[in-house]
Amino acid sequence: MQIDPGRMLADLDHLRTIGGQGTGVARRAFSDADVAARAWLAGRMRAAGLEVVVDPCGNLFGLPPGEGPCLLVGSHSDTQPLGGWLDGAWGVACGLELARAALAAGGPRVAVVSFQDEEGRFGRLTGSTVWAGVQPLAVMDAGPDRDGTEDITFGQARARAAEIGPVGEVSPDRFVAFLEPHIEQGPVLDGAGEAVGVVEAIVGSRQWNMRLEGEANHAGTTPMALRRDALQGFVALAAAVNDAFAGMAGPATVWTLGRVVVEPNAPSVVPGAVSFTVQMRDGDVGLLERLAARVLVLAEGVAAARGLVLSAEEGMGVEPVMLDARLRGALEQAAGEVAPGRWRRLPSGALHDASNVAAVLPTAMLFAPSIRGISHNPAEDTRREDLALGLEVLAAAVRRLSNAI
Ligand code: HGY
Ligand code: MN
Ligand code: MN
Repeated sequence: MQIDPGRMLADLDHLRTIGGQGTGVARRAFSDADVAARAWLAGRMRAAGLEVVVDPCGNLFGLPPGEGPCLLVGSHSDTQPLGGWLDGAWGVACGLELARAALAAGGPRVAVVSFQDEEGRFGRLTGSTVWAGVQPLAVMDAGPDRDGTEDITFGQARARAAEIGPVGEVSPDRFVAFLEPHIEQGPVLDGAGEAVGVVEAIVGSRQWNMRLEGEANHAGTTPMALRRDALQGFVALAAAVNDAFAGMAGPATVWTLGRVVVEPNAPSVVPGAVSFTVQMRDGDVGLLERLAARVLVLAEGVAAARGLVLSAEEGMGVEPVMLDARLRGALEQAAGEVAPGRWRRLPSGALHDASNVAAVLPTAMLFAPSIRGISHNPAEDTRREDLALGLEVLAAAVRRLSNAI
């Protein structure tokens, strides 16, 4: 099997132009740019001799002809509202190159996938959540456009799947294992001057979608003691969460208040309402549950003390996963062969489709470095030689695994 890193990089460079904005990319699930990117990828898969199937969620598969055990390699090609050019895309480009090269070599059987809505326009890791059977399609269909750009649910948006390619079901039973190549999105590899990461485990996540409602009022005539200021309530809650978590958090615990919408968000109006998210991540499920419970108690306390009304909805959680030891072994041996002294084992602080697929298939991940650890940011980048080296490691691992495929 002869891979062509230059061809993979050329695919990545073209993909970047679809939805490109400056150095970043805007390709939200089922946006025009996302559908165009997936349709272009489908064309590249077809040109490679792969059978293209788009499942009802919009997950795009490139399958080798014929029957028999098959390795699945890929990630996602949708992005954050304005994300980097490599998050997900590198894994799909590697999967395409490996599937293309393996087919040209007459084996092993390798398929490529781009899962849909990994970046959660409508849910959490939506396409792989359904594909792996973690949640039923009917549940995910109800997910609204959380960006607020369109009054549309996932169930309505996914009607566009037919614009990408022929729609059909692709069962996980067709595959013997899943490899997800992905950029690290963190500072570890780049900081250590290393080029390859073999992922041991992926953290879990819990999220609250909350709203505090007070009373909008005049900023000049409303005495401070009479105000029911929702934003001041949010500020007090944020401070209380930071104080509480300082004593509860583990060494790898992270928490983010990433979305805050102030209403009416006007300089001369006492904020009447604030909608916000509180997201926690850690590898320890028990700790995640304790952190989530603490946030609710603190939010109820702030609401009661300030005469605010709290509404709280638990967002879809993601469970931590250990990745498959046999596949990790193949990746480690390949890394030792291809990048001796320049690789390490590490956990993933980012969530991935692998978090779901691990529920139905032996699953492993390989990381390429993120320069300065920057991601979910248009400045996200990786040295091209590291993108190519990661592909070489994957190819060496696929050759090692080929007798099991
Ligand atoms: O949130 C995540 O970790 C992933 O990048 N969607
Ligand atoms: Mn991401
Ligand atoms: Mn990603």
